[in-house]
Amino acid sequence: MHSPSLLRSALSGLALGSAVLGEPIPHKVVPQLKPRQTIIPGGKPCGEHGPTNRGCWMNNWTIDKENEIDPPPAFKNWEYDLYITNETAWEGPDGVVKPAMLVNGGFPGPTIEANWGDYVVVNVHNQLQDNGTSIHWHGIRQIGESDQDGANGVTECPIPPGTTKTYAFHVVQYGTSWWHSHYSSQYGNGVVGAMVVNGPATANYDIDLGPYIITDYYHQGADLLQRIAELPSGGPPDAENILFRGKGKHKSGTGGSYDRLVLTPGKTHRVRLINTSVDNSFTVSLVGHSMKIIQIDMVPVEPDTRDHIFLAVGQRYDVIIEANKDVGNYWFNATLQSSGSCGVCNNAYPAAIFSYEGADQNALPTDRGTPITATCDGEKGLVPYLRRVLDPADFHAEELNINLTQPEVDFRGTVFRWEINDVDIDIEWDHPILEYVYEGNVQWNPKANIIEIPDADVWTYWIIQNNFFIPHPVHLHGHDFLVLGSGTGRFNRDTHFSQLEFNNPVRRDVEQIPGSGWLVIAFYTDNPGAWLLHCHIGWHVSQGFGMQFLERASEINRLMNLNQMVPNCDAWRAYAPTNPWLPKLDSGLKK
Ligand SMILES: *[C@@H]1O[C@H](CO)[C@@H](O)[C@H](O)[C@H]1NC(C)=O
Ligand SMILES: *[C@@H]1O[C@H](CO)[C@@H](O)[C@H](O)[C@H]1NC(C)=O
Ligand SMILES: *[C@@H]1O[C@H](CO)[C@@H](O)[C@H](O)[C@H]1NC(C)=O
Ligand SMILES: *[C@@H]1O[C@H](CO)[C@@H](O)[C@H](O)[C@H]1NC(C)=O
Ligand SMILES: *[C@@H]1O[C@H](CO)[C@@H](O)[C@H](O)[C@H]1NC(C)=O
Ligand SMILES: *[C@@H]1O[C@H](CO)[C@@H](O)[C@H](O)[C@H]1NC(C)=O
Ligand SMILES: [Cu+2]
Repeated sequence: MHSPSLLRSALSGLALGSAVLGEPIPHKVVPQLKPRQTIIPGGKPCGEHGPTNRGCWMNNWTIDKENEIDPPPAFKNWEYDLYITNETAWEGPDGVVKPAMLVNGGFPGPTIEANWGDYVVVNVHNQLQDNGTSIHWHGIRQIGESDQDGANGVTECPIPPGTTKTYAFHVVQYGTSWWHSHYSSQYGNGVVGAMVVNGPATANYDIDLGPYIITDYYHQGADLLQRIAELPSGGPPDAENILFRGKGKHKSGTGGSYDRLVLTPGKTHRVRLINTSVDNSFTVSLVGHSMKIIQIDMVPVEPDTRDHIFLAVGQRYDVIIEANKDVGNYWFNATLQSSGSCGVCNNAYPAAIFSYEGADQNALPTDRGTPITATCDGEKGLVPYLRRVLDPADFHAEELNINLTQPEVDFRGTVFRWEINDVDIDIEWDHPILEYVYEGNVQWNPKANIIEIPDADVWTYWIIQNNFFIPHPVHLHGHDFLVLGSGTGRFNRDTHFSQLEFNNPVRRDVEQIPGSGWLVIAFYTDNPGAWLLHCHIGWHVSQGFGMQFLERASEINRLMNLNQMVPNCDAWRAYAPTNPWLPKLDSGLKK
């Protein structure tokens, strides 16, 4: 079985120096990797990676190679700098001026790209005046590297204003993902971007068109919206628009523009769909075309062709689109479920354009397509290419009960809270759980909502019971979980056990739990660390919808040099009393 220490062999080094505001905080010594000089033997000969041979990657490594268990060695460090700034009057893509937080001056921020097995190094520069930050690399397994997960209050302290922190981690899986701030509601202000890890694929395509970010969009700052969302008189605010690759037309028809993605006639195109919404899940469709799904989250699947795809917040679908219709312009639509339980958008027909080369690049599509009946259910029936098979006799599940509390008075006023097993999570930014572990501390505030999983290399099973009618996209850090099943009502072992799939069920890092329903997941304890499980609706996690799995705690200090987190924590503890907005107004978590 895979041992995290294998992956750790390239990692070593302690943090040096002490942190002073305004100076970089030494965080992690980035390994000096050898340049690619020698060819490292792979598996069976597979030839060159290319349009007719996407199953082959390089060095004879193929799509059949186990990615998580046996990834290729790292050849290269891919280094990036992210500068986060506060904009008080930013003219957004649909023409409305609003407050925002941008990364390297843009929204979405830059795409982080790497090759399978390599090492990613990111210097995060917090140039905000009045917020900390922490950047989470969504969907990256961080095997043996829990301290690089970027979840403030769990795996690190927030990065104080005016300082820089360096993250460094392996990418053992390939495909499409994203990064975003995990500090309060900050990612809803624009602190988000795509990640692409190049590798093999389960079907051929000619052209990779890269990440295609779809997101809900608001005309007010996320910190204000968060306050509205939790008030009994407020409730979740309606989105003003859905943006496609950062673009959208204002609902009035004036202001902004439709995004246009150009397709080459006769060719097949890989498009990496990512839903980076705060609240809204949608069903996407391209008039006149179907989409062949080849990956979900970072899990390759058997190719599966569908007319429309449901994207819950945080989910990714890599699809292949064939430009085999008449040269012209085609609507790409995002449709919300009409009931509103999957979000509400004030723009009734948010859309973008897919435009064949040779078509009039100023014209709008003429065919409006057939109206879609959108649901709020996840896609079903997808089959992972690398199989995981469970033994039904091994099933022994614990329950995670999700409740919405009645409005209650706390230090923020009268608010709604979300609870898992009777606790609305409230993490300590100035004392994250990994720091407790570093100190040998085994007791923490019950509000940390921790479940310990001490056993190594076993499957753990979880029944998530949703006691409220709203569906939620449930996200787990550090693992891809197997989705054994979901349904409505309360999970009952006698009636529902036979509905569970144990033979290579779908595997991913975000799954939709039905309203007033259940979701059964399983994951394998191969990754010591502190891992959040939370709702990916930004408002809900800030209102307490989260818990932490502390996996194999006794091994964490040996695997990670946790003392490297201390300088940043000391800097945060020195800064926090001067922050004008603290004490914090929510759980401290976002996404
Ligand atoms: C791939 O396999 C071929 C045929 O066996 C061999 O010639 C080649 O050296 C291999 N390449 C690598 C990188 O192992
Ligand atoms: C952004 O700028 C405004 C206006 O100066 C200020 O009130 C706010 O605190 C700033 N926010 C952050 C996160 O720096
Ligand atoms: C972050 O800054 C915004 C203003 O830009 C403020 O509203 C919010 O309360 C701050 N949050 C924290 C936790 O400091
Ligand atoms: C994005 O996720 C949100 C929240 O689950 C969901 O309401 C929305 O429909 C998703 N978008 C798409 C394109 O599926
Ligand atoms: C797609 O969006 C366009 C532009 O908003 C709209 O006219 C059309 O009716 C939409 N089609 C579907 C199928 O939603
Ligand atoms: C959560 O909801 C379930 C089902 O309605 C109920 O049995 C349980 O008592 C609730 N827990 C709390 C803390 O309200
Ligand atoms: Cu939720």
